[in-house]
Amino acid sequence: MKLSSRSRIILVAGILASVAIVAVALLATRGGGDGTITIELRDFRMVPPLVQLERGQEVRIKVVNKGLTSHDLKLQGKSGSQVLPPGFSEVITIGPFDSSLQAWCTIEGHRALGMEMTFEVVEAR
Ligand SMILES: [Cu+2]
Repeated sequence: MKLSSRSRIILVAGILASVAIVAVALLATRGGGDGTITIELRDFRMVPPLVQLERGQEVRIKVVNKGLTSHDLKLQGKSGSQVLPPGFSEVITIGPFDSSLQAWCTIEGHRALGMEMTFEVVEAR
């Protein structure tokens, strides 16, 4: 099939737009309203790696272990979820925060393998 150059340009623009939307969705999840944000614990990363919260906002987080080994999610390595076996999940409430902070898996060695993420505090809209 031979596309006219106009169709080709439209096709390429469409693909680029889709890629851009997916990239933003992967990079940042923004908390808001009553929605619960899901964070997946994988071997060995967290998805998404960045969640934006409004200053003063309290957010419910569903922490799901999608890995093949036990993991947890602890804010600054302290409070957070329990150690969850594979397939288990826990809903935790976090915030409000004044400034951005990190969260990571406290199982030995997992943070160094990539199991950390950021809660970024942004100004309320
Ligand atoms: Cu872990």
